[in-house]
Amino acid sequence: MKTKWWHDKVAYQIYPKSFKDSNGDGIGDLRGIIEKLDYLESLGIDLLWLSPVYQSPFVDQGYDISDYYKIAEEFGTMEEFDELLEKAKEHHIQIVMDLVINHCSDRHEWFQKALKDPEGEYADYFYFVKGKNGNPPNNYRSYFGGSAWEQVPGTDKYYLHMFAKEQPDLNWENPRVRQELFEMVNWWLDKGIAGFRIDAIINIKKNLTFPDCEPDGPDGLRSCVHMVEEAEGIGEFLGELKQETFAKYDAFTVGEVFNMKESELEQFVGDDGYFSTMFDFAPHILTEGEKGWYDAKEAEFTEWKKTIIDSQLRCQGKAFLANIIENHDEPRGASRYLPEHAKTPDGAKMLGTISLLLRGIPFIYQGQEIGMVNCRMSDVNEYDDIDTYHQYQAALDAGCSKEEALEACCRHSRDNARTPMQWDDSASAGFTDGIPWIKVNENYREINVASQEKNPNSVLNYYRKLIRLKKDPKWREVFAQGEFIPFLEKDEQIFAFARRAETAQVVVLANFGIREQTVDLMRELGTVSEQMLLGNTERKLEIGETKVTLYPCDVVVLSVK
Ligand code: TEU
Ligand code: CA
Repeated sequence: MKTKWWHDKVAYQIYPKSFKDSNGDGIGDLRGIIEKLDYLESLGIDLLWLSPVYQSPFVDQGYDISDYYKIAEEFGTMEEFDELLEKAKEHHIQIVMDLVINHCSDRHEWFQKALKDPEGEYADYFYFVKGKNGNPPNNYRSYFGGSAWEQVPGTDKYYLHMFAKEQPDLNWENPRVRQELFEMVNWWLDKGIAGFRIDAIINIKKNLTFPDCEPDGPDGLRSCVHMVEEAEGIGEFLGELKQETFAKYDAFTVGEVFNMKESELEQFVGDDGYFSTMFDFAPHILTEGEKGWYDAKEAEFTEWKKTIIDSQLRCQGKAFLANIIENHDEPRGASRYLPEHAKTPDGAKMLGTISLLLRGIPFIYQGQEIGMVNCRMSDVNEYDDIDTYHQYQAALDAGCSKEEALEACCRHSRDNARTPMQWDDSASAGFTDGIPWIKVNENYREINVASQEKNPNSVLNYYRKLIRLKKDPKWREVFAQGEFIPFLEKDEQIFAFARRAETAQVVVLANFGIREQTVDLMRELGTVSEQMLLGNTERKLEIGETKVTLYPCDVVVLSVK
């Protein structure tokens, strides 16, 4: 593949509402992010993705935008945004914004105008479709539950919303809509941001016949993901989006792409793809319930490992994926993917090493670098997430008890990753002087940045070393461009892979099992150890050793020859 400027970068995601509150209102803000730039620089990250900071009624925590050109007053001002952009650059960090253009908020001026004049030009900015005999046009279910159609007051029309009813879908078929969106994208790029993470983008192409579908649940509805699977021709929109905006700036873009047609991989993220990269959600999909969170299965090590290896091999030489263990929509990776005995700081280091040294660009989600874990709520009302309410209800409707439904939320709720960043052991984990908008995880006295700063063996200091290693001039190329070579693929304890470039070869070994195990490098790869580059164990390896013994939760990174 062609080498791109962002191939050797490390990215970090901030969920602004929960990162750092600077003014005591209990809500994280831009000033709080500015205060923590030294911290972010000390971690070694290059790109900073901010979940939406635009003006919003926060029905879906900012993913419902009412003005794309304004900063949410909860988060600060445009002047503060500009200051963040500038100061971040001084810290060698570039900003990546969230681009939410499948839908906007029902409070957006366009939608308000559309409601006022349902026959006028702004109605055409959305999908206003005639109902059938007093019912919605068809039986699509929105991602957050219930019909994907809401009646336009005073008419026999309905508008489409694939997410909440307060998030009307924008009509991408309308060239004026595309033009308005492209202008907005360029306005942000002109400010000097590095690019965008692109939200829910696969949903922009609809099957315009809106056919009645075979229901997939007792509510008589059919998930609107079905529409995505049926819709043809998204490429035209995405190609135009790229040409009119990103391509002019050599911007970095990462797509949130679910349900892409496999044959379209290179069109999406190949050398000249619509996007620079897209997230690898394969591990996430593995533990997604068929009906909802209540029937989700646990991640089993060999299966989880296989999904990652399969993704890596599928993309080798064709595409460059963005690797994550968690984000703001997912439970914490340390709670989800580690076996029980490995839910420890050493386990978090193992998981981090794999995620950061796979082929692709790693995204660290705030708190991952200190090993933050899921947050247990004792009542459904402690959650503040539209999706969690929907999943809780779906569990009850399927016959689960309240306890079972809550348990499913404790394991899978998006709020697991949205509790405040744990900075220190003072009240509210040093996140705010006020009352945090959502509960702070009770474990903040054990897991926080301040205590880990002091401990050379902490998860935090391990992440620093890991990132430093990935960017070390001597190894940078092999980690960025090197081929991914898995081995011991069927092994039930060891996650093992090599990265090979002309200049160097490195090996990553991690023991997820409960027994010690020895890996024979000579037998598996025909190599011997050269230098131990990193590990979470004190033991040292000699040059020329052929065998590496790993105790449970051990991870090592070696150069080999
Ligand atoms: O998520 C899109 C998406 O596909 C979600 O349905 C996701 O699968 C779900 O959150 C998992 O429970 C994006 C954003 O990341 C999410 O936070 C927003 O709620 C959503 O778009 C709507 O903008
Ligand atoms: Ca605040």
